[in-house]
Amino acid sequence: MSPCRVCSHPIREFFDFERQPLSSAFPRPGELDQEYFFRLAVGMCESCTLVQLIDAVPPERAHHQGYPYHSAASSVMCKHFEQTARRFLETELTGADPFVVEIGANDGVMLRTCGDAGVRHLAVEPSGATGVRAHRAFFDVDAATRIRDTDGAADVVYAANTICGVTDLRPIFEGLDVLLAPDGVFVFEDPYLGEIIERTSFDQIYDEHVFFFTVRAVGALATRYGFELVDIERLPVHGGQIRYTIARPGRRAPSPAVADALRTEQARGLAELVTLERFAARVQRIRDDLVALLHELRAGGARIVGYGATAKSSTMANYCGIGPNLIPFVCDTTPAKQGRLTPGSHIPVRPVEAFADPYPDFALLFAWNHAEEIMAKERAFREAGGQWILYVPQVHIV
Ligand code: DWN
Ligand code: ZN
Repeated sequence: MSPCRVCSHPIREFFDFERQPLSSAFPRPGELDQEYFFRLAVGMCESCTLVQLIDAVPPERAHHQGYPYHSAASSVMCKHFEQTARRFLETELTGADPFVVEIGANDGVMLRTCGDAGVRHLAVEPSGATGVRAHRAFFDVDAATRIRDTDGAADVVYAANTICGVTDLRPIFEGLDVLLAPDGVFVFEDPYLGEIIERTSFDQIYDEHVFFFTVRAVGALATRYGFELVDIERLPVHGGQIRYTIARPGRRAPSPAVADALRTEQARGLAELVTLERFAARVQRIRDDLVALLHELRAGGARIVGYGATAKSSTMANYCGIGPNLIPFVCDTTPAKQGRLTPGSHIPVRPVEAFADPYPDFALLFAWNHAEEIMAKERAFREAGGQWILYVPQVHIV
């Protein structure tokens, strides 16, 4: 049995997706022999209840060049990060000369909004490709010390969709201890295990998501590393996330939302293996239903294309065995993915203009977390008689 990455107790495996590729490594047609695969399996720690991948991708493989994801591809996500910045400006960045740091800042939307309001800001991002002032490094004690020596202590350290992918969390918390001001907060948001279980959104499980947090597990994690979980907030983005606020112990009274969420998690059995085993049975059911539906539609002569070459769809397509025989192409707005193939399943990725040229009979919405935004944008598809296939929370056609 593998040891927990946080407390070293054994992890109990509850699902094995078997051989899976790196979800963001889109090969060119001539590069298929260079694809890297690993065993994608998940389990829960017997002691601290943290749900995590059993095997991780080695860092030299995981942090490959040319990471193709841009949060700005979604106008809803841009608004979300602008609102996050405005919230910080109103509640946390109110002192004489506040300073905000973001770990893994992607397109830099949150920091740019703070910068436009005149607030000192810095991204800590190994690629540096954020469009805002950046310290090119992984966040740890060394990076934190350099930043504090140059810019002073931080009032807010923020991370979105980053912490759940950091295999070793100790250096993050050691860095926070160096960088955070006495009353500063560490705020991070990631997919919520409760939501993944509730919606059976198993495609959230892929190489870049190593941890699947609950309020209980994050509370224990914070305590273990000398901090305290003081607030949580449910977020509707990316299929259901939680934003956790962590402070130095005793500096802030924990909000009632933390105790409420702990009670709800206990009532729902989120820390019990049997709940995860029931989830595993529903995962197989979704695969069977989806594969049967796609074959049936194809046998009837229907044309089906994929919409959104998401990281999530890597698990979906590879676990279900969906390839170009069922879906001739996936359309996606990201230039770095276009002209390439989906990881492992080798479905060609085309620009989104190919969607209407001509419209297919069905579109399999791999980017289901952006359903509202995409369906509104593609209203003409349904007006032309097209139908969407979704698989969250179960397989259905709209
Ligand atoms: O956690 C992560 C999330 C935040 O982003 C990362 N580990 C990797 C990535 O995951 P993802 O690829 O599953 O995220 P999205 O946001 O579901 O990806 C949407 C994809 O769909 C992008 O490739 C862009 C594309 N897209 C599109 O073609 N038209 C998106 C929208 C909104 C559109 O209108
Ligand atoms: Zn543990």
